[in-house]
Amino acid sequence: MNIGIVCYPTYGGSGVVASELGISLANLGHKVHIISYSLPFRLNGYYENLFFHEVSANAYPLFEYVPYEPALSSKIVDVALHESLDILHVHYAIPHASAAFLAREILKSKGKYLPFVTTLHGTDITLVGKDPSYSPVVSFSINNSDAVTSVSADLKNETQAIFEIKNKIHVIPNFIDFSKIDYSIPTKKTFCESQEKLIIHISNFRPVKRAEDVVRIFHKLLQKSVNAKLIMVGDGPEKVNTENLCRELKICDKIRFIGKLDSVENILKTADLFILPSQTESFGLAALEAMACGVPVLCSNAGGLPEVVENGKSGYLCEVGDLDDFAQKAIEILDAKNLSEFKIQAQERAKAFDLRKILPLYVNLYQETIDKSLGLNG
Ligand code: GMT
Repeated sequence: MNIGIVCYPTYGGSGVVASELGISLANLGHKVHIISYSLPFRLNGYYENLFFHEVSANAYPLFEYVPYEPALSSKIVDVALHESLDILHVHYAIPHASAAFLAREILKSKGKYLPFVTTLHGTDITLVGKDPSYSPVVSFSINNSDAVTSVSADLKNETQAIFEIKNKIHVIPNFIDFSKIDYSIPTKKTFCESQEKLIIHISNFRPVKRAEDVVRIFHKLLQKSVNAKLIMVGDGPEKVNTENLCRELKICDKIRFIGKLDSVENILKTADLFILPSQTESFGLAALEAMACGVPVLCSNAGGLPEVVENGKSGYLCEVGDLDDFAQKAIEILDAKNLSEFKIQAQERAKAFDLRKILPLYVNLYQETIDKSLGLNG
């Protein structure tokens, strides 16, 4: 197949999923065309069968905001015609699904029907999409996609509760490619002494991630004499507040902020616990990446996280903001008599999301969608 993929290039789960999916489809021999305004950060190598098409939206003195959506639709039309796309897969509804809809209409007028699949990732529904300034466009473009997927059952339910959805929503969970984790490299604790426990948080530091909670939970652990260090990976709007909190609590010597990383496996492999106290999380891809590296996850009992983390086995689920419970559960996981079992169970759980199980779900959906659209040309 010739497959177009539209995504955000920035640090965020939807861009990661789109990039990893593109690489895996290209490895299967499909021709994959990634369309975005810059190269997604996980596509930092050369891949046979994978091509990148940059969208440039030109500024003009009349515009207060550069109109990205028409530029994206125009680019989709151009790639569809010149690369003979069979199908387009857009990640994150806003504005990708409506841009795909417009491109499909333009292409129809040129005698080509380009079916598109929309994957809902979370904040495109739960935070941004339901805002009245976007919601009519989001619900229209979901209902007019040729197929729709959601990364968890919870996100599917949320979408159906928020919008009047007539289209079927297929749940296809996020996945992990175990082949990119090199278990043969011995894990070495770079950031702490071997007897110290290493706790890690990875996020884009948006308010929904509640990064300050991570520091407060860690502070409670130190007060209970847990010998540990905390590594905070990523960057974003809440990072300064989070750093200030470390200063206020006088625990800076125990915490390292290491900024954005293109690849997280090597650091994850050295960790003993991953904390994700988000307000909500449609799936929690970072939690899955941690589990695949054998790191138990302590996260909120919110959104799609209970579909990923099994309470009491691969980690624990705590109510959002219940920091005492988070701290108590962290102590339980880190306890020497429990830790190795939690690590084994975490890695075992991640296998349910093995790329080799999930990729065929997308390939079959593409084929079904293409088959259904035959005859709709022009
Ligand atoms: O806010 C983010 O974490 C980024 C956002 C995105 O769309 O890029 O992440 C969402 O999609 C990820 C991939 O499907 C999910 O793993 C995240 O749980 C989801 N984030 C939220 O729902 C807050």
